[in-house]
Amino acid sequence: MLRFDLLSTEGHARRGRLTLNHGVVETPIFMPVGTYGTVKGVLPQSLKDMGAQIILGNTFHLWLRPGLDVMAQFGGLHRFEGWDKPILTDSGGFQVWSLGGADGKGRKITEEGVRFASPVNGDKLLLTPEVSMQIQTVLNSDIVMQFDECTPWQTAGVLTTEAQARSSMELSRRWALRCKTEFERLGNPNALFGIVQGGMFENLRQESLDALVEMDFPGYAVGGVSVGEPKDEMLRIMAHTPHRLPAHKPRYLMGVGTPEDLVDGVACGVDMFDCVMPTRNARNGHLFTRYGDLRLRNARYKTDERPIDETCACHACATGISRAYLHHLDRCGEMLGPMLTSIHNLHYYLNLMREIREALDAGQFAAWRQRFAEDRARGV
Ligand code: PRF
Ligand code: ZN
Repeated sequence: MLRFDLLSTEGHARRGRLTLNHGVVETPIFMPVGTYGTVKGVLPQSLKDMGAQIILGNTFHLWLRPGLDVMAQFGGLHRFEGWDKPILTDSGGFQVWSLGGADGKGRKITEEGVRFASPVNGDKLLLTPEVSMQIQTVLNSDIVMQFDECTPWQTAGVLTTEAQARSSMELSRRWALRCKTEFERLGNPNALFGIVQGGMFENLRQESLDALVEMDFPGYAVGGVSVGEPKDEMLRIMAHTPHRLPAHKPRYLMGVGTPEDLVDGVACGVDMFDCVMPTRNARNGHLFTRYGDLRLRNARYKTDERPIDETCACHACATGISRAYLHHLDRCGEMLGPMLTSIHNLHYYLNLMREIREALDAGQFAAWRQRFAEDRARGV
């Protein structure tokens, strides 16, 4: 089940409401990434406290560990990980692709699917569109992603040609149809999203989009961006594709990005985002704030008594935890450090989207965007 209500628009930007089997999601939204059934270092209750409405899980990782028998025993991912709000699962295509290495030698892609060796025990595995649908059905995620091939921007330093991008896009298109057929055969009660590919070629993006729209998915994603291409190339595809998707269906930009990318994405008509950046960067001492980014490892923070961001209402900032203390925890490798910084960064991302929704509700997104850029340029 999926229902999408488009509440208002400003230019290409949209304010919407997505109703899924496990609850309602106000869009535009950021979805924290919980690859292995955990948003690293963050309690499910903390995620709720900071206003997370939907989180991600990964087909590929959960298939390897704990495996489908355990997932089936728990009736899906929700009860297993203690999260009763919506979950979106990625299909595994991108994860297998990432695992293959820059030269792609760690996997073999055929019409049937992707063959690779398990990074856990070396077993030879075959992930196909049908298997991905079967796994995601057991996981019972609210949004199921089609199995696709993420077209690389370059391979071993050589740019992907239009011919290569075309054959990759056409493979993803055929896989989309197989996913839809299997998803329906399984009687999966959730929602399956198609993924637009086509590399950096606008004509291929349009062809992919047209074919997927013809297949009539309840929602669409834009994949194959933020794969190492220069920022202007990513912005070109962001400006091209999302607003051409059906207006009354949700649009998801996969694996993007920085706070600025999210704001640009919303302006281009995107409703949903996910990215490891807030959590991964938190673990590396890279913090996001209203007034720009803060590198916690810098020696200047050793004695800084201020919170990360005085305008932030996250647990760390609201309880007055200092930059000096977080700097110390990081230097000592204490686990409380990444727990607090992950909460802060996720809170920042979720609050950013909340501000965007409020600005859209007030018809003030353009003015808000201007202010956002000025604040971020000010410096911490
Ligand atoms: N496909 C899938 N997952 C993804 C991507 C994709 O292209 C990306 C690309 N940024 C991130 N996650 N299935
Ligand atoms: Zn904070």
